[in-house]
Amino acid sequence: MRKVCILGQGYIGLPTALVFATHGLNVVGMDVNERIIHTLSNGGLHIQEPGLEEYFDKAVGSGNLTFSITVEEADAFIITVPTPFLNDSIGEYNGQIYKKADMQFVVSAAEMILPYLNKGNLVILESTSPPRTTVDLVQPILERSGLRAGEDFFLVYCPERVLPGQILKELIDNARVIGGVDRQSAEAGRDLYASFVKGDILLTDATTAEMVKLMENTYRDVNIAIANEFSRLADRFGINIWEAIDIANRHPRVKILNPGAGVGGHCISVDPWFLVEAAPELARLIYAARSVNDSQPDYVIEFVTRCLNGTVKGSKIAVLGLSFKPGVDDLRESPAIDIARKLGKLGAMVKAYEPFKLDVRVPEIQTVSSLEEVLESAEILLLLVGHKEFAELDPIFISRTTQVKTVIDTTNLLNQTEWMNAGFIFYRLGIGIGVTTAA
Ligand code: SAJ
Repeated sequence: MRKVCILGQGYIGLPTALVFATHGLNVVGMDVNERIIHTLSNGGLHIQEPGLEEYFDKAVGSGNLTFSITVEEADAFIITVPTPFLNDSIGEYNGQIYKKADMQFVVSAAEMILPYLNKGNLVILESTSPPRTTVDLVQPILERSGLRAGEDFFLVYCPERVLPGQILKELIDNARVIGGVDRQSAEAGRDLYASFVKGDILLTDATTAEMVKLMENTYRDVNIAIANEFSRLADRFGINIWEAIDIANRHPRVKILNPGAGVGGHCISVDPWFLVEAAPELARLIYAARSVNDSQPDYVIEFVTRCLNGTVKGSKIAVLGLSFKPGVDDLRESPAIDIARKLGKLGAMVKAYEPFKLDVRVPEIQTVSSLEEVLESAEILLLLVGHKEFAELDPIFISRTTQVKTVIDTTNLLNQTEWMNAGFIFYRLGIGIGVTTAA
């Protein structure tokens, strides 16, 4: 049985370990964080994702999966560690500041593999990385072993492309891009992933695969930025952006995405910076889109301030949702957290509730673990994440049992008519204040 060692047991590494193990491979899930390895080794999970528990039980039950805080000898090594940006790691081009990737975890993962690298092994980098990372950063580290990539061992860049909330399904069903430093490496990568991938497996070179990954997420970021910008314009011109987008999207070649509280998560809010960092003089549109999306939380605060007649100071605000998008517990780069924190700094009395992470603790934000608690004493309900359960809130019940008078929806989730009929003052992002919805 082939043995795979997966470095990094986070949102991608753990699900990847589970699918390999349930498809007959011998898997070591490795992480430097002892607490994570302790939790996993004792049958617990440190992250939430639909279907993860069932897969975990199956994988552990198969006897194919173990967890370890050290790398072990294996046929294949897969690097699934974070590539965040650091707040103090910035570059500058023409007076404009951009963020830079922090590659320290990729470097240390490659260095950890080094003592265990043998002839015939396959090494795969999955972490999203700036163009040329595989050949310029990872390859030289691994070649310190005296072995040559492409000759003695295979080296591949294979981006994960799964959507948080649907990770396990998409890991199996999505098309997979395998970029080898040479053809044999790409083919070795294909043979490994073919053990569970049902989607097409597309072979290319390593740098193209890196670029493909960055292009996909940048494309989405730019499209969300235009939706956010359209919504600001709609607000200025006193129209309803949601109605306008619906109508525009009836054009056969137009598909405008949704405005919202901003772009979070560890992917789309981060990856475009890798292209800006690599060529700031070329990536101007990408830079502009990042700036629009990064400033959306401030725009939301300005909108909330307008809704509250010019000041948030002293307002008792119940924030609904803190995760970076609907249906997930992931708080990374969440615009909702940014908004809740800044409202507090502006003097609002904020309590926040995240139904996907009831025990959530966030510095500078008072969090509670139930809807009752968040609504208790609140006068304003601010919906920041369109979790399905919030669509089921009962306006009549809330009007009878709480002090809430004003509802502000940044997600287009709530039914305006129902809330207004129940007596609430209702605002929605992207609708000029004073404009009513069409429906
Ligand atoms: N968002 C909007 N408006 C939209 C869509 C999303 O404001 O119309 C916001 C979300 O609320 C969230 C952020 O954008 O804050 C990103 O959410 P997302 O669902 O677009 O994407 P992620 O970050 O969960 O996952 C993306 C996916 N990439 C693409 O769809 C091109 C996923 O396939 C990638 O694997 C993942 O990034 C990754 O790991 O790179």
